Amino acid sequence: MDIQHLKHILNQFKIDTQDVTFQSITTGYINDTFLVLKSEKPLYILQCINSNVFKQVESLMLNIELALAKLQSNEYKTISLLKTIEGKSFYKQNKSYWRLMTFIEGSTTYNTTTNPKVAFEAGRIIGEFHNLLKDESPGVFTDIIPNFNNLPFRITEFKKAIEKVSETRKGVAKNGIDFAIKTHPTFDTFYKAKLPLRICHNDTKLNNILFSKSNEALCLIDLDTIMKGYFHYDFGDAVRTIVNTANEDEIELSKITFNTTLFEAFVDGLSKNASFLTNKEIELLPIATALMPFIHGLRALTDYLNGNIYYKVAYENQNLERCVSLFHFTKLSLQHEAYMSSVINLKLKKQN
Ligand code: GN1
Ligand code: MG
Repeated sequence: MDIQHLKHILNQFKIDTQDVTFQSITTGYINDTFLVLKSEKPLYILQCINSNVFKQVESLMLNIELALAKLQSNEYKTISLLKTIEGKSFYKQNKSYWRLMTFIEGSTTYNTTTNPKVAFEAGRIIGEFHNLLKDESPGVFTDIIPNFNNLPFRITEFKKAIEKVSETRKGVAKNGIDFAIKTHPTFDTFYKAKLPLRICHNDTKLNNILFSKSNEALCLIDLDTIMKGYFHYDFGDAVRTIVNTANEDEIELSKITFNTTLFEAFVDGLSKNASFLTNKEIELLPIATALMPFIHGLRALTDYLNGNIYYKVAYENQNLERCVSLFHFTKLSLQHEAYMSSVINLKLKKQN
């Protein structure tokens, strides 16, 4: 993206754009993101929203505005959207949608952690996010990507991809395909449980949480997928990226871990803000830590089978490697189910 173009976009917003510089942030798989700096000080985040993935950007922005209005408390320091000269929360140019957000001074993100304080704070802030949104009626928010974290839908998409893929590609992905077919019935009981729908973030991996310099969690970022879901999606997505001290595409499987100290710290943090959870929800939290990496692995595998059309991949087999890694963590999680139940019962369960 050339600088003149970025500058032109920035000029559409009500800010002083003199002497700004841009830094590309490449960790996301979906949107194009830039840090906007002045005299080397980061001031804003500028993002071009991927309208191939997000078909209804205007409703998406409305979801975010609705949520931001509620995400206000002493324990939650949120980012805000800057308005365009026309008073809108995004700027549309041809088929591209751009938005500008505040950058919280000194804030940082982590892809992985070994620090129990970070794990604790992540649990606390996810609890607070849900606490602040717990009275929202799910119907008020648009389903931006219908069935986003719905495993039965993801299985259907996976089966469609298997029908169409070449024998060669199918051969390369054989282990992943076999694991997916063998494992998905494990999650049937979860979907039969009729849990309450809540407004969820739906993408609570660790690097979507902002931390202060002293590792206090400030807020959740990347709010594109705020819509209805089960609390378990947010719980499971956070756990898969916190208790595993390796990256989600780590190919050396021996480096993928289930760190119990980090798990306990995360649940301790969550327990500070978890009074909204029902006991039925609490009982099904352990399986969610396997469900979420399984869904992500399956989505990466499906995208590999489809020829890498959804995620931005840096190399041909990246989706496949993410799948192998995520399926490996799924196995670790399933092995820790009884352990997680005992921790969760102790720290979260309400005595009736
Ligand atoms: C995508 O772009 P990013 O990293 O925020 C994806 C998430 C996955 C993630 C990979 C809309 O998010 O679901 O967790 O890649 N977002 C969408 O971990 O598909
Ligand atoms: Mg995202």
